Amino acid sequence: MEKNLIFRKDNCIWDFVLLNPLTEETFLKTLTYRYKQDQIYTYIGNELVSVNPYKNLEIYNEQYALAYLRNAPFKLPPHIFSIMSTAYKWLKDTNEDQCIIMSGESGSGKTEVFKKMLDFLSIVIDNQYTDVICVKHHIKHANVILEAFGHAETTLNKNSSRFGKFLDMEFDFKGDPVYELLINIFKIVAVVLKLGNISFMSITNIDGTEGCTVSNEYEVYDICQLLGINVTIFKTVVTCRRVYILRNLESSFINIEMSADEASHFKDCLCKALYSRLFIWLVKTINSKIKSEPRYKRRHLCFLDMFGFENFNKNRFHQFVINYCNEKLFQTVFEANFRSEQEEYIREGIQWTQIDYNGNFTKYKFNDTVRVYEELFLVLDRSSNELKDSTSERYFMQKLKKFNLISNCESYSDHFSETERLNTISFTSFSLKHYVCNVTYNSFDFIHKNSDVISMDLSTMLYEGTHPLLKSLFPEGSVEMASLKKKPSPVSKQIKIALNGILRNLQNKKLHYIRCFKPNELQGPHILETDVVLNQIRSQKIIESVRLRRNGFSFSLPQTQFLNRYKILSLKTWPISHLSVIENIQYLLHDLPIPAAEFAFGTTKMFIRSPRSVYELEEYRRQRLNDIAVIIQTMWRTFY
Ligand code: AOV
Ligand code: MG
Repeated sequence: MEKNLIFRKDNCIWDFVLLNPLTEETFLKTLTYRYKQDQIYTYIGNELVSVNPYKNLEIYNEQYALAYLRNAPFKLPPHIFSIMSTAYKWLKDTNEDQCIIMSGESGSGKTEVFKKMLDFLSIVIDNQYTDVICVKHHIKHANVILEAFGHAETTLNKNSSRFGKFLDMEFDFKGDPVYELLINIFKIVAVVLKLGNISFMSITNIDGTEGCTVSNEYEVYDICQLLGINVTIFKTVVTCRRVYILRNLESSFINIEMSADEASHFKDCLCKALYSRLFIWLVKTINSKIKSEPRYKRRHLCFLDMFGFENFNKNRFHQFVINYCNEKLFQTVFEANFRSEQEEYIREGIQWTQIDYNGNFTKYKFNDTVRVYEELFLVLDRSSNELKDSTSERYFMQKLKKFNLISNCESYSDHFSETERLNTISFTSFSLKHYVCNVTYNSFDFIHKNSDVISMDLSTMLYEGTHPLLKSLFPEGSVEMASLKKKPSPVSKQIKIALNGILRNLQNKKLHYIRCFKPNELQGPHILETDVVLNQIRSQKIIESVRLRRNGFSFSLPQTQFLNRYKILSLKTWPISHLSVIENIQYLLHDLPIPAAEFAFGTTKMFIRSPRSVYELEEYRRQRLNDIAVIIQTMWRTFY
């Protein structure tokens, strides 16, 4: 153990793989016991389970980071630094890109893990590898800015991420600080806040028609000054709708006054458009500032910190999208890996008894929910395109109903319950079966939230303002773009593209999983509510994962690579030329410091059972390489 560092006495198992017997009950008992002693981390082989402590623990300082960097993982208690250190060392040693994935419900601690991992990097990079030019400070500062704009309080988490984060670090990238961006951003934020204060008063015109007027004019003057736009145009655009009419073969535009409610609704759309486009612009700008020139064969270390699964009393479009991302991520990453690992054992001729991912607990099928989602997105996009007024919500619900009827397939009706009309006008809801639980969504506002379209007059007014960012935020307001009838893609489309991009990016990377747990609904320390945790154990398929890790292998390598990598641990000369690769490895195993039972021969690959054996082999290999380096240096000094 590291000198000067006091690791709390930990007399409970560090790895759930060692649980005997392995049941939900023993898992929960061990997790609770460890949690009560502030041992919030436990391994499942080379994965990590983390329980949110809801209090500060003194286990993330520099001494801890260096201890985990210098020691093999099994020598110190389980910790996120150990996962980080392993990923970092493998990045260096194996030339394989690495990705750390945090999963778990809203409030389970994913973003805190992410931030602590960045802390780890900023400590160890300075001390160890001075040749690496790193933008760690820029990333940390960028993260503060993104958090300020992209996090909000919800009932599930006081600091909930409202955006998904995929950080891809290349190990010699360059960048400039991003602070100067703040010089223009605050003005737009001030406008969003001031728009929130604006209210509308109903008026009846002389001809009896209804209209409205802005009740707090001073806010209008402030907004117009901040954005550099004309006050009269602003007041007209927020209270009237311009309609295109064709009369006697002549076309013209007329202004139709909106009711106070309508005006208020469109003002909210404007707020949303300003804020969301500013945020997207911010992310793009930060990305471009810290992006490096593409170069051949650079190593990547990535982090994926998504928004967690959400289920409130009222679930809106936001939850619908967040839960889609979780569903797709879970299906593509966890379920697919679970399946492909087992398929590999069978393909390689390893004796294997199949573990059912769906377990005994649920009849839920991942593929179905994602498929239903994708159909729903199509209906939603079509509804947004075909109708743009208040009847589109109803149109959407009619389509959903129709879709529900034509999808006359058992698995669909299983996942998509009959729509239920709560109110005759537009309040309607439907339920989806998710891997965590069933969620009922209120489809009110789905179309508007999905389309991010504001009126052409608003776009033009903003585009023509003097604030320097407005032209890039509202490009459709320019005359040329308007003639092309270009409008932003629906949110659902943007999300699908972004998520598929991330999932593609995960391919060919070594994945490290951190499964985050929320211990209670109260968001306080020292409480572990059994039913809350049990639900997460089941939805994250934890028992099945432990079973797979227990019966399966933690590491595999093609046989030739295995021989080349570990032959350095033997004093003989390899390969022995008249023998096959398999025979060479059989001989090599006699010389390795790990019991032969830890290895299994596949038809093309070598498998290593426990993570500890992999770490030990790697540790011996590192020592041997150091010894050789010392010998070479001594010889060099002797002869020259
Ligand atoms: P999340 O990322 O998983 O939710 P957070 O990382 O925001 O969850 O954690 C929620 C809160 O729990 C934080 O604001 C901290 O107060 C506390 N917390 C989490 N982990 C720790 C820790 N290791 N030490 C101390 N406090 C912690 V969401 O973003 O809602 O899915 O969309
Ligand atoms: Mg978060």
